[in-house]
This record gives sequence, structure tokens and C-alpha cells, in this order.
Amino acid sequence: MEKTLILIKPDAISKKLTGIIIDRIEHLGLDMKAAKVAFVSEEIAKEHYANLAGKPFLPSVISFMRGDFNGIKDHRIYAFVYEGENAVSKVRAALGATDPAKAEPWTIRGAFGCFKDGVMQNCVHASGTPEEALREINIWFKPEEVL
Ligand code: IDP
Ligand code: MG
Repeated sequence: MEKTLILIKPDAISKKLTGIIIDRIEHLGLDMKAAKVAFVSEEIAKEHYANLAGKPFLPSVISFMRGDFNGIKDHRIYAFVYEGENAVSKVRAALGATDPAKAEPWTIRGAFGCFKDGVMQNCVHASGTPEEALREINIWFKPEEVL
């Protein structure tokens, strides 16, 4: 069965949006396989965003993921693995476009995200493909945590 990684980013945590976001994910009919509060080191953030290596905005994306924005300095996020048929595409559809300004208003990013201080504060990360999901789950979870 297909798995996907979901990370609740610091903007959503600081706005107390975790519950409403997970509620929307649960309505997709997927099963929660793993959940944790995760500390975001510089190293893990770089590994997670390896696909953005060389992009000029990577340092700001990493600081943002580490909770270093809006005067907040809490280096923790909430990580989940959800499983189900077409889990990756279902969650991505619920998220909407990467840029909250372009995301449809009924999507999570469209409803709750914003562009602020030069950063897309888009509330949630979700894997883009099933292959990406396997790579990313391996970064954030030990195999025995995701059975
Ligand atoms: P995704 O999160 O929708 O999969 P990716 O292209 O994988 O989008 O980019 C990862 C993250 O990097 C985005 O969620 C966003 O926070 C940030 N990002 C992507 N493209 C840009 C950009 O052009 N400017 C600033 N930040 C960006
Ligand atoms: Mg991506």
C-alpha cells in the first residue's frame, strides 16, 4: 500500500492549525501509520530538501523549516506517515499548489498559507511522488516506527 510523508511546518504549528490540517487529511480516508514530534537539525533539513540544492531560496526554506521565522525559535515540527490507495496524490490534491497565493482557496495551503518575509509559508510538506515518499520517510522515521 502506498505511503506518504506529511510534515506540519512551524507556521501551521504557531497558528494552532495542526488539528484542522490533520482533520482534512483524515477525511481522505487514509490510515495514520506513524506520528512524532521531530527536532529539525540543519543536517536533516538539508537532507530533506536535497532536491533544492543550489536554489537561491534554499537557506530561507531551511531556516523556515527550522522554525526560525516571525521571531520564533522552536526547532520542532510534527511528522506523520499516512498510508492508502494513491496516498501521495490524494494528499497533494488536498494541499494545493506550492505557492499559497496560487493555491485554490479550498485547499490547505490556499486556506491557511501565505507569502511573508520572502518565504512561502505553506503550512505543510507532503511527498510529491511515491519514490520521494520512500526516501523522505526514511529520513524522518526508523523502519521499526513505520510498520
Ligand atoms: P512542494 O513543497 O510543493 O513539494 P517543492 O518544489 O518541493 O514544493 O519546494 C519545497 C519547498 O521550498 C516549498 O514548499 C516552498 O516552501 C519552497 N519553495 C519552492 N519553490 C520556491 C520558490 O520559488 N521561492 C521560495 N520558496 C520556494
Ligand atoms: Mg516537494
